[in-house]
Amino acid sequence: MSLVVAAQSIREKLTAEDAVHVSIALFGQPGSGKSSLINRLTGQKLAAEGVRNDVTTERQDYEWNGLTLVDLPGYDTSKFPADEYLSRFGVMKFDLLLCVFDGKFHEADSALFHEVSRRGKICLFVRNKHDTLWQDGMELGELEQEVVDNVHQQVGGSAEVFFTSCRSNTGLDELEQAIKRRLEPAKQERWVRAAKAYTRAFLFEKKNLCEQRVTWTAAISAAGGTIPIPGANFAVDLPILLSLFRFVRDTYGLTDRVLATKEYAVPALAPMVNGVIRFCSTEGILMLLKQCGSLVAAEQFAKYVPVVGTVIAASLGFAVTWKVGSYYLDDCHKLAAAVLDARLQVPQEK
Ligand SMILES: Nc1nc2c(ncn2[C@@H]2O[C@H](COP(=O)(O)OP(=O)(O)OP(=O)(O)O)[C@@H](O)[C@H]2O)c(=O)[nH]1
Ligand SMILES: [Mg+2]
Repeated sequence: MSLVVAAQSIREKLTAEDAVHVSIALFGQPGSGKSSLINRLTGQKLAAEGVRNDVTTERQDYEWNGLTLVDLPGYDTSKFPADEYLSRFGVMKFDLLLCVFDGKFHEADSALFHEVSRRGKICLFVRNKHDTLWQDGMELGELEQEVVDNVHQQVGGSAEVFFTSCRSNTGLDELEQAIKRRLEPAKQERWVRAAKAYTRAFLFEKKNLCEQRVTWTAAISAAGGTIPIPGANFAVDLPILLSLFRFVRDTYGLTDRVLATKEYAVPALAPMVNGVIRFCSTEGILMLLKQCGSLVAAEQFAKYVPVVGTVIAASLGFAVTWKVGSYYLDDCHKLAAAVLDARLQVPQEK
């Protein structure tokens, strides 16, 4: 297979990966925390929290990085018969459903659960506001068991109940892992890209995906590199490098808006924050290419390029793209890990 043909098939593989989409619907009583959960699961401020939407009769879609989270209007059979509700809001097309509740578990939620599970849809139960679960004289474990028993009484013993708090960010990793397990493999990758990491382990799952992407991109860039870099002996595919940087940045959820929040406004993080923003542009990549690229070129290949031509030039394109991509990935990972550790209060490595 020629380099160009190989690059084309890798390109198609990446395009197919990028086309994979995950859609999850949330339903439950007004004020149970659906909007808050949408924001916590993505790490992005997508939905307005604390705004009472009791009367919404339309579904509300929120998009982030190939993931659609949908806030469904309350289920009320006096407004729509079950079949009409399900078809009007496209309920059977979702990959899975989350039934969000706080306090008491409501009959309307149980009724909707029965309709969807009868038709084979997976639904997980999320008891949000775990931080409010308190009763004088009772242990937390007993209270949790009461909630689980109550759900089981209403919807059956196989229902899985997760406890989350959008206030203290607890239980979110368990819920995210459970969601992941219910998705088919291609969708699992999309989920790992889009969901916010609440543990180091999840952050490393993101890193793995990014490392694979760096390698694939380097291969494409090597074969298709047509843009000579001024002052260097090699050519790389700049647009594809830019899309790699965007992939990495989005996978870590490091949008401009997130980077402007107070968690990132720590002096020690400023150089990394600046790098993540600055290098994710054509000018930034050129700057990085000159820094890293000249190192690779000087180290290994430069002197051979005029002699042996394209194969070495291609290896050079691969090495440079890989190095630059890995450098950017490393920065994004370190930044995300530092902020996560601060939240988890893990002591920083010196
Ligand atoms: N203590 C506590 N409060 C929470 C938690 N999650 C959400 N809230 C608060 O509960 C209120 C309602 O949260 P929302 O996320 O707006 O709830 P919702 O289900 O989207 O509400 P509607 O849009 O009206 O259906 C807000 O004031 C949130 O700040 C939680 O885990 N713990
Ligand atoms: Mg809401």
